[in-house]
Amino acid sequence: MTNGFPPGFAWGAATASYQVEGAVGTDGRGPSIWDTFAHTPGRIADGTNGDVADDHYRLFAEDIRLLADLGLTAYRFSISWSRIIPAGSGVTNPAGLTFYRRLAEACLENGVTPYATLYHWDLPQPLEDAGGWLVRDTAERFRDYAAITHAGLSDVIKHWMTLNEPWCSAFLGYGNGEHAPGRTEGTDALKAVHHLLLGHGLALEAIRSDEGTYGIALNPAPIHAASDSAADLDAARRIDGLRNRMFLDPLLAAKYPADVLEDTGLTDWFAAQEADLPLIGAPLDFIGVNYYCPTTVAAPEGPISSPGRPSTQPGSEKVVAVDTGLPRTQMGWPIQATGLRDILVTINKLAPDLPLYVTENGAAYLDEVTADGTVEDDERQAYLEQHIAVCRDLVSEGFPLKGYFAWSLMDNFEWAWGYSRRFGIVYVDYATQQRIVKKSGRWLKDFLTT
Ligand code: PNW
Repeated sequence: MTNGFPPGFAWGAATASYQVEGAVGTDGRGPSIWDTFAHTPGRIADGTNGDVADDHYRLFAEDIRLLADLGLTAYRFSISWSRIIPAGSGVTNPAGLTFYRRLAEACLENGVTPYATLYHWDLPQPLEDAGGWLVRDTAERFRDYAAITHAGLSDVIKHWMTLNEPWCSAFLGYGNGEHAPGRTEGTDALKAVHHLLLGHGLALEAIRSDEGTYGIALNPAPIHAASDSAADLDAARRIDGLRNRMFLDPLLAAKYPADVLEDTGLTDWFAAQEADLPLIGAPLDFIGVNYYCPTTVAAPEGPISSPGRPSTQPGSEKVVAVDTGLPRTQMGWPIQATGLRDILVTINKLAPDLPLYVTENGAAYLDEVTADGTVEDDERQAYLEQHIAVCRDLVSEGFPLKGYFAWSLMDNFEWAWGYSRRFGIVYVDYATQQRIVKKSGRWLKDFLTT
């Protein structure tokens, strides 16, 4: 036991291809929806894009040495579909596989276990042009890409996640348009949920073996009603349905939540997909939970002062998120570490023996480099301490939690926020690509090594 955690508990940090790699035109990589989206004026808060990002494509060996030096033993990264199959389907690009092989080998040389995510939101643009996740064919192309990637890398990568946060892909990508491809398709976003989950099931069937472990990373969260009024309780039911049950029910029980399909008028459409459910609900080796904050919702009477965007979550247009007075990070996300326990316990009740990981957890703050060249991010350190303490308590109770990954190893391209939000335990000076371990990273190293 170190610090209350058993040996073998995976301590890691996470990144995603488009957020860190840069080198978007290098070695035969094709364009993805995030290239297109970030280069469309008005889409990214600070007008930036991922063309260079952290230049991780070139600096990965140093970054992995830095990760290992922090005492971490696991690295969660994602694979860019557009590097492996530049047009999304068809010809494979060997240079793409070579890059991720080198990345995995660099991990192994440093005593770091690689955890790969096959899809962290960067769909090849030609597949979006053919309908994206609103069409079934994309799920089949994902299966082909997963099979090729796994066949090429399964000797060096043993832990695989199919999708990262399909909630974001569907509802931010096809619901409110905040993420690529920036489409606002109303309740059709739920069709994207189904095709993403089908892609997961098809990929899992194609790649699962006894040689490794295979799972998916979700972003479930505790949903609270602002009051006991019938309207607020119904709002919480709807949001819980869209955020949590729409993913956990099919994955863990091979069924969709009937109330959500009814709310969105999609009962018949989903009935026609019923034959896919056994595949989607096939056994998993683990679920990864990305946790940042809980949500409290209300359904006020009368007109809602609209933020000017279609609702993130179709069928819940009257629902608003409520400020409960908790302290907030720079994202405006409330801090409540007990929410991490709540959501892990919820999943554990649905699947009592299933291993769980925290595959992302972290906080954005306005970091500044001091005159003596350090970054004193006490608030991020406190955030990590509180959430790691929740994990320690669960593990000491015998809960099947197998690892914890901080989001993120280093500051990076925070999607629609560009570089204006920093989540790293390592600071990145984008002008020089210099890395500076923040106080939170120094704390984590102390925690893991003493
Ligand atoms: C996750 N929300 O994104 C992603 O997996 C990361 O790539 C990202 O950098 C990180 O969290 C921080 O944002 C999310 O609206 C984006 O609830 C939006 C939400 C949640 C997670």
